[in-house]
Amino acid sequence: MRERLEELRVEALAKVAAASDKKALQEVRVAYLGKKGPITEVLRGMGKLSAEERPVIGQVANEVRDAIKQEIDKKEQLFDDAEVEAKLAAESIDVTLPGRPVQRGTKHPLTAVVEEVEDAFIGLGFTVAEGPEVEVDYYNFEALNLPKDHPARDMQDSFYFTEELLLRTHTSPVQARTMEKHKGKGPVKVICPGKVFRRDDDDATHSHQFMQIEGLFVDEKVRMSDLKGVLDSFVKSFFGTDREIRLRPSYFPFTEPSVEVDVSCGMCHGKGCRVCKQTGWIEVLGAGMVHPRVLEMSGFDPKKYSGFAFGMGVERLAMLKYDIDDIRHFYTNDMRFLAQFTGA
Ligand code: 2NL
Repeated sequence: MRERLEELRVEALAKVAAASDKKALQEVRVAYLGKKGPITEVLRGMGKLSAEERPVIGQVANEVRDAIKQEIDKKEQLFDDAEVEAKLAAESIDVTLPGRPVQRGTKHPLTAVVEEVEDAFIGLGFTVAEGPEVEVDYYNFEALNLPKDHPARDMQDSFYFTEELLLRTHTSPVQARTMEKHKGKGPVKVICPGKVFRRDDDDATHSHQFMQIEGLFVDEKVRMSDLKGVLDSFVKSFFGTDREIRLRPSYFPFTEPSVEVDVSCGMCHGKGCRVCKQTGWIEVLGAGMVHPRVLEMSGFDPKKYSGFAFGMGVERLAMLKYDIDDIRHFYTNDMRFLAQFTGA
């Protein structure tokens, strides 16, 4: 019986050595170690052995079985390892391969200008407010002291949907709405950027859709000198610390008194050149002290409160800052124009 077991060991190990894949290995396992295999059969026949032989043969049988099992397990591990290696090799990526270059977009110049203006005023304690582009007559005109017969309300000049509803012609209605929300209690300190619309024929300096930024500060004892200080700070931060402002009297229905604000020419520094049309000054915005009627209509007591307001065109600011000669560049999306504004 011992010889039979040794034969089985040699035979089985030869078959393990010859097995070329896991399936062949599994066949060897079943054939030699399975319930119907020769070793099980030997162990089952042990009852016929003498009491002296039984433990000796039993030990040999166990040894042979363990040796075969160990060889099968070892070889199976080799197959498993090879499988993992093959998979890793197949899935490997070459991390040294250079990536494909991506086209990076740039910020639209109007977006960049709006953000710069916002930053300048946020630094002075203003917050940013937005409102609807489709506006009702009341906020766009009435609340700003533009009564029903005012020439600015001419149907020819605005995009009306109905008698009551139109595309806003300025961002002032956002400020009127903001004041109303404060319910007569100051301070109100906001800037309002956004698109506005006017029925106009487009040319180098006019667009039927353009952008505005308006500002409003209402509180007790707000004075014209506060307006001057805020605008001087803004101009120095947006155009450069070497620039100055100058106020000239003007007229707007929603402010009294009203002013036009000029900035000193950055090209010639006052000497006169093509940019400032030989005057040394460039008009950049309109402003004034909020008309008492306007304060009153939005819920503020004009005896207790005063305020200043201002408005400027974003395209005009951008054209001045970057020496752009045609407003239509902002809306025709020529990549050669847009790609110049990298923010650098
Ligand atoms: C300009 C002039 C201006 C305002 C806008 C305003 C708003 C309220 C009350 C009073 Cl709620 N005023 N806005 C005031 C003065 C001038 O804009 O030339 N814009 C391009």
